[in-house]
Amino acid sequence: MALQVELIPTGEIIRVVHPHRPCKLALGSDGVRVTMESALTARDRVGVQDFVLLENFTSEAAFIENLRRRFRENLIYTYIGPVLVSVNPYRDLQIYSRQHMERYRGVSFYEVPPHLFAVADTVYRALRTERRDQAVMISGESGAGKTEATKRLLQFYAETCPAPERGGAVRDRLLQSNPVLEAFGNAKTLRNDNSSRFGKYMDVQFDFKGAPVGGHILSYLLEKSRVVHQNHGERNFHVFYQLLEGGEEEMLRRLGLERNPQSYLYLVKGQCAKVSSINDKSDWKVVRKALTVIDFTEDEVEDLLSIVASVLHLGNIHFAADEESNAQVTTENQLKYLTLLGVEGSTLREALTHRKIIAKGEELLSPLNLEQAAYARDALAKAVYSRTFTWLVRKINRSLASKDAESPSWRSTTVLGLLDIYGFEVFQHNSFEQFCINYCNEKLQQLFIELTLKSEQEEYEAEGIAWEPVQYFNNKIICDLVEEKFKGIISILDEECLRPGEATDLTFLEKLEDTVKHHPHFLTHKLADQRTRKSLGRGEFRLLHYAGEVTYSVTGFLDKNNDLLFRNLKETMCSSENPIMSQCFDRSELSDKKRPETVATQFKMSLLQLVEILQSKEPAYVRCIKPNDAKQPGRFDEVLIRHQVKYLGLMENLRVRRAGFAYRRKYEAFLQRYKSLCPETWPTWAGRPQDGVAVLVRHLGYKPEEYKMGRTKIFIRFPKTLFATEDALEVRRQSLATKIQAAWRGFH
Ligand code: AD9
Ligand code: MG
Repeated sequence: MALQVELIPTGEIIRVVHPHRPCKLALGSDGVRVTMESALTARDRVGVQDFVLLENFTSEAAFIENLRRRFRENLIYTYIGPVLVSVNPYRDLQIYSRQHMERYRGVSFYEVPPHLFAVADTVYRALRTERRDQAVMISGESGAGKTEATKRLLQFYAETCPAPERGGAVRDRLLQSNPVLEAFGNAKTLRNDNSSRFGKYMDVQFDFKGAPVGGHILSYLLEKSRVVHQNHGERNFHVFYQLLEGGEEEMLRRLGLERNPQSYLYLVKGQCAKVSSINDKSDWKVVRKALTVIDFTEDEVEDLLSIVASVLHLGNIHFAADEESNAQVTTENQLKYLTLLGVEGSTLREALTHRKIIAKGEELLSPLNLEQAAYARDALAKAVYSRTFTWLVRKINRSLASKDAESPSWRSTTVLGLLDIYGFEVFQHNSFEQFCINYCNEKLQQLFIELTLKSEQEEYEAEGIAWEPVQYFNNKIICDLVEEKFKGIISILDEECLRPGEATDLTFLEKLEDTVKHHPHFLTHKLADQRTRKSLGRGEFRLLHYAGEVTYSVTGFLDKNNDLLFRNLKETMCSSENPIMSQCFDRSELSDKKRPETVATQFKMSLLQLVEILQSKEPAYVRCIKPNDAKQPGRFDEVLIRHQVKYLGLMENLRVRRAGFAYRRKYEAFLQRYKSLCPETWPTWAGRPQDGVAVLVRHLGYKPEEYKMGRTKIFIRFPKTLFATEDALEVRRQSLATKIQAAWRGFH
């Protein structure tokens, strides 16, 4: 008989290293065989499960080697203290089952191998016991696994938390909001077949019994340019293809749609309507069902799909120039479908080919040329789609709102936030979108360093251990460069946007050069020296981000920041009879004399608000890494990974964490694990755990400079001290195993 025993490591160093390859305890006629890898070879093979235990913690090479060893063994999770680093395996590792959830429930963070569920459980328990709001911040580049992690976390809470007394449907709604948002907000890009094209922060509210009772979503900056244009190899948002593939005949007929995506100009630019990893048809079924779960009536679904369809029809509107070079619609039959938008075809025709100007108090219609008309059409499509997305988020929020909001128990709810936001982006060509996204990452990095340092300092103080200040790079200087009033890049951009007709992208660049020329993190062709000038074009500026240099092309900055929709298009949409459209385009917009906030300023404000939300919560971090650009399992591209380690600020994080002590553990846990190494503490220690630990470490020969005794924890300065203790434990276990074997033989 072969008995398999899964040994769950009881301390933080993995003893039986592989959670899926259990150690064997074989009962044979010749005795008991305990096969266990020694701690030393285990460390060699799979590395350490917490980077703070790396001997050479300042070496990036050692860091990456540790990641590589673990990745090779399908160990995708590693800690830096409380921070979880995750490498996308690009394969189903079967590690998110209900069984796995159970295994991580209620156990101490370090007593089980690193896992997302360990973070999930720790955060949940802190929420319950300390009654403090929590936030899990998930970051990483496109395709690194942020959205997957968010989904797994939500699933963990939906499956393991108690059901609320009333409104149990909220758990389903929390889960089902996701496919809908993904259909409208995700798309296939070169980097990720399911890339989120918006930032998302989701709050889950728990009642005093720890049951999820509500939720709320904030979305950030949808990449709406995708509606009208996709790069080669990329797609538009999923929903378009899903509707065409999966929609019933009757519905498509009503919407005037053909099944073939090739029929729609807005869907063919990327030339890849079909993606092997995506099944639009079955995804559509999921979305349709999800819409019902999140409280959509049949009418609302119809209105929503009418809008989706009309965006496609809008894209097929063509213009030709008449003798006076004015644009005329040549695709009259397309116009009739646009009644789906709730507006008359003829009204729209006029609005797409003219611009309303107010001169001397009189309204005049000025005809548009071809280029302007195409611009107006695309601007309308983008506005319709992005406003529908905003509406969708609002609608989902209504469905997620706790139905108990009025009851007194509402006040005792706690909140767990999940942030799934775009990571730092560097492309060959970087534009306004990358500028916003990278600014967002600067803000989050600043918050991360601030909070990590703060929590380190607080722990030292709580434990009565002297805090030695840590030197670190504070990226506030870069945030200021972007967001400072009057002198910051966004302010200067907004200023230029106020000079229509005069300002251009290039005058914006000139103004930037004048205002921030001496900034150490800013460079342009004009400001560069001979050496660096070659790599900078004339219409570009370069920012030295905390994560590295990025060169931005200013082309389109003014236009994208202004995000204007011609007045008569707005007017037309305000009169729409489609109920969703009429909520999206409000008449008050027309009478409002105040200029709407620019895109960058709106984004800046929403980020400030986000930082405030996050600051008010206890933070936890998941840092996701993408192992290769081919989206393939088993490939560890070192150059790519090194880059991410850098821009996720992981080395800085490790340095801060290791500044004082590599390892700290509660006295009880430390004593429990190592007590067998000292005759005075083995098998039981009757006194205070702290005294037991003092006796134990003295027996083990720890030198005073190697450790410190805090109020509740022991702090060990170097990993080697801990490893020596681990190895001693290993020797003791092996000798124990030999004794058992001998005893077994004697018994027979
Ligand atoms: V983006 O910034 O939205 O473009 P994400 O969100 O970081 O990006 P995502 O979670 O969508 O990436 O992961 C990309 C793909 O990697 C998924 O579609 C999965 O196929 C794959 N993936 C990610 N994480 C895991 C995992 N833990 N296990 C298995 C995974 N596969
Ligand atoms: Mg994503």
